[in-house]
Amino acid sequence: MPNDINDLASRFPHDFAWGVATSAFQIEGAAFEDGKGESIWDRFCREPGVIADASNGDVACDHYHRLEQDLDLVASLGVDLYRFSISWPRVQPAGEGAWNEKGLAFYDRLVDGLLQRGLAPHVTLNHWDLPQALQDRGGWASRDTVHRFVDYALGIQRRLGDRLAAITTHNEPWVVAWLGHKEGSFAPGIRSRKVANQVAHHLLVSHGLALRALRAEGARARLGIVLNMAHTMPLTDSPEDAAVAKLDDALGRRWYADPLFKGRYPAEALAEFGDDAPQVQAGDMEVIATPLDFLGINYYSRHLSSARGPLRPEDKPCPKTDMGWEIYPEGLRELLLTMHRDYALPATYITENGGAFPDPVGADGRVHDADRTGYLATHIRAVGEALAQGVPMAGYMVWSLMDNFEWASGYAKRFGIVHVDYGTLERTPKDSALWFRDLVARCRAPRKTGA
Ligand code: IFM
Repeated sequence: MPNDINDLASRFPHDFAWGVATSAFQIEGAAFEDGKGESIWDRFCREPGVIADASNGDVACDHYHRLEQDLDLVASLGVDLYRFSISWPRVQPAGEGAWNEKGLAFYDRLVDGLLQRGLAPHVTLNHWDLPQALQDRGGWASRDTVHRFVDYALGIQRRLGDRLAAITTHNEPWVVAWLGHKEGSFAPGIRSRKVANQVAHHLLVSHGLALRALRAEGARARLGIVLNMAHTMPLTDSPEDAAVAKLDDALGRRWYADPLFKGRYPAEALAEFGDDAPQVQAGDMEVIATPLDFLGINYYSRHLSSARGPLRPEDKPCPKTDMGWEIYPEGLRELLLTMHRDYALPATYITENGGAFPDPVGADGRVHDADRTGYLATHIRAVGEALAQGVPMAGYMVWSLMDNFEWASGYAKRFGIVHVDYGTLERTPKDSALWFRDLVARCRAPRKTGA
């Protein structure tokens, strides 16, 4: 009974943390208000053809102006925590130097509003919206940005650190590096494997230096990083496909996890990159391997590897979400078991998991998103199975609280458990939100013992 809510709830301890997640650029809007600086995504969205529906983040969900209402919405779900990100250019418009008091005051209100509602604030410092002023000086490809990031992290801790439960340095460094600097499909739209690898290295070094600097100043929040990971599998039983899968795993998951937990890049990935491997300075790898208080994993699907090259749609037999991503919950369990086998994991959170579905509003004005509820139930069950097998799972966060700006896909792809009408900006909890609320409540309910 994979979707039975009581069975699911019984798999999690009472102190398992439940939450919902968002990011600044995807929901805030107010892109040019109250002294906010331009971000690389503000700039990127203005390039013709890069965003599917030619939209941008100028208004997004207007969260900046609807803060209290949205915090009430989070509280109504009965969750423990809210994961959100800070827009660096909103608080430090040029990415260095002067701080923007109005921007900082917004996050003060956000954090205080969460605490007043009994919700733990989990902050992400970099969910991709780098100040454009830093991009103009080389962005993440420049080593200088590493030091600007450490200063930014310290500034946030000095202002908010007494009230934060967790600080994540970077969200999904692979996306920033690879989609932003190799594929060019995300901001800042650069296309170079060599640059992408240097960017990845700088992100990791900035993460380690930030952790050390935050701890040196007496960090009270728990500190970590969030990695996106697929479960990589060979398409067939052939040795050729197995070899490609092993390399794909090294280039994706292990390119980030090995440095963080073992202080080295995977040898097979370095060999594959050749002259495109990053320049590493003395001491960098020790800095990157600075111990984490927690690891966040974002999981959406598996990755199938084939020696034949790019896969055809018929190679992927599973049902898919609106993003075209396979729905493969077993992959989440297998990924967590693999991570547990490969590394000495700290407390581990699923910091994002969820699906985009078409979500038509029904005649009754509600969104009956049974497909999303099914997605969430089967993936949460996979987390429970990993937990039962000893993986140190500490929490699970749904991506996302509400429909929002899905980067290069614009507003057409809806990941929210709360529906947003982009005409009126009205929020309506979908059936999946009500289901998630019930699941969290049942996880907290007293249980029979000795059964
Ligand atoms: O919307 C994104 C989020 O910003 C980062 N992780 C993946 C999500 C879905 O694509």
